[in-house]
Amino acid sequence: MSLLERYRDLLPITDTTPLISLAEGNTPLISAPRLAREIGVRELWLKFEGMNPTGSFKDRGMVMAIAKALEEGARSVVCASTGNTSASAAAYAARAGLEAVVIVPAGKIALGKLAQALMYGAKLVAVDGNFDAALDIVRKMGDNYPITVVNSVNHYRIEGQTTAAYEIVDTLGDAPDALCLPVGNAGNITAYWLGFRRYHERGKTTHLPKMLGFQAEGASPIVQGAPFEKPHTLATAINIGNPASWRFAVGARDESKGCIDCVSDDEIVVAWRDLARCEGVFCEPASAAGIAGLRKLMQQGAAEPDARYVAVLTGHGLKDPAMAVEQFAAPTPIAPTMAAIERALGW
Ligand code: AN7
Repeated sequence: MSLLERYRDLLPITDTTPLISLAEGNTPLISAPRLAREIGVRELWLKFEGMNPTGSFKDRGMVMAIAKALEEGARSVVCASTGNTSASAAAYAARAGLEAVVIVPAGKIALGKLAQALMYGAKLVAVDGNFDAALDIVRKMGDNYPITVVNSVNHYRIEGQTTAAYEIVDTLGDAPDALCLPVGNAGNITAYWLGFRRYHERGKTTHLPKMLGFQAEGASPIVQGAPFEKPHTLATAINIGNPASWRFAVGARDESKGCIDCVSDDEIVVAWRDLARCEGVFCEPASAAGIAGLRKLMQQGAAEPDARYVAVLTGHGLKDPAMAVEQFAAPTPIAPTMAAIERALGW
């Protein structure tokens, strides 16, 4: 059953909403015992959103937003993006027979994401500026042209993304004690909190989880309490200086008695490699911010060790292979002989 069908009763679906699908959602919740032990928490699960059809959590919101755009008779959709939203918008627009326009910050999106937008046939525009400048333009385009904005300022995106919270509860049988996730434009933390609250109101959970959101230090406006003019982080997905859902994220933090903190690029890289090496799960750099943040809170004695944590890994590692390879020296070619191999391996 497709995501929209499965959670139909919890979503803004009417008799005329086309139930489109690329088999999004139903992503694995993977236990992470080695990483849990190393970080010092009792129980840790990874919600691997990289297993969605375009490789990120954006597909959950996009399937809903594109379905509603179709229902309302739209011909064309537009988004600003650090990469994943544009990949997802391009794919679902292609699937639905709509035109997609995507505006990205020039030179600041990972190669895999660029390839996706191109392959899915979006009209791709790169602007000299950051994500925030691109989103400003997109909002104006939505005001001035008959085009549907599919950034998370479109509430259907948030609605679709609530499904990840439902899936976590359906798998675990209850809400976790806390949810760790990266924060960029702050749509996802908003969606998870809405989803957990909605499920709780329906009696599906015994409690509400704490929301633990993490920005990259160089792009941490919510933590600092002021927009960043020139955000900078190697986690390009969350390189955002003025999040659209800022106040909703603060609401989620405060209502859940959670936190929104920041982690350095070095801390992100360590967590990113640990996820791959300790658990065999390869996500993109931004996605490791939740694990980096949980480790930071534990080191500060600010997180409960005897609790059940879920960390959301928002995008797939293959989105940004260049960043991964950059961490290592490329191997120098050797002769294809046993002797040379033995020498190379130090055997
Ligand atoms: C892998 O694609 O904003 O806090 O334009 O791609 O909901 O914005 C991406 C964001 C985390 C942050 N992890 O989520 C975009 C875009 C990954 C992401 C986030 C993004 P939000």
